[in-house]
Amino acid sequence: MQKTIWIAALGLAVAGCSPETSAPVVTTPAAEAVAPPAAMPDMAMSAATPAAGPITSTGKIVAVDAVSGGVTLNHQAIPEVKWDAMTMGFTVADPTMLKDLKVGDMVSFDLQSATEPTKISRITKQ
Ligand SMILES: [Cu+2]
Repeated sequence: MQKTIWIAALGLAVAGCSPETSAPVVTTPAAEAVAPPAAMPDMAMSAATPAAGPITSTGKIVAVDAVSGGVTLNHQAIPEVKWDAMTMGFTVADPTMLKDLKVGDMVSFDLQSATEPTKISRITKQ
């Protein structure tokens, strides 16, 4: 199911953070029938993995609050969630993850998942 949804999502036009309003949201098993056959099942499987698990990206810290666990990042484009490069706010899983980070630091981070993209499960200085 996840794989099918992801393949369908890849076919849609890339558009910032805003969801594709004109495209149907694929949520039913019937969608399996319209998915193109995977010529290389192993590769298709690994391509689908990032949508289900952590999505790694990089960016620069614009603002950080180690007390509340909020961090604003100017992140690079993140195709897994169809985001262009932008500045936006995130929440870290544990505020102590931010204690050694400051504004201007370049960081590598993991988004929790495609369904919880504003939650950061890992963030480290580059
Ligand atoms: Cu964004």
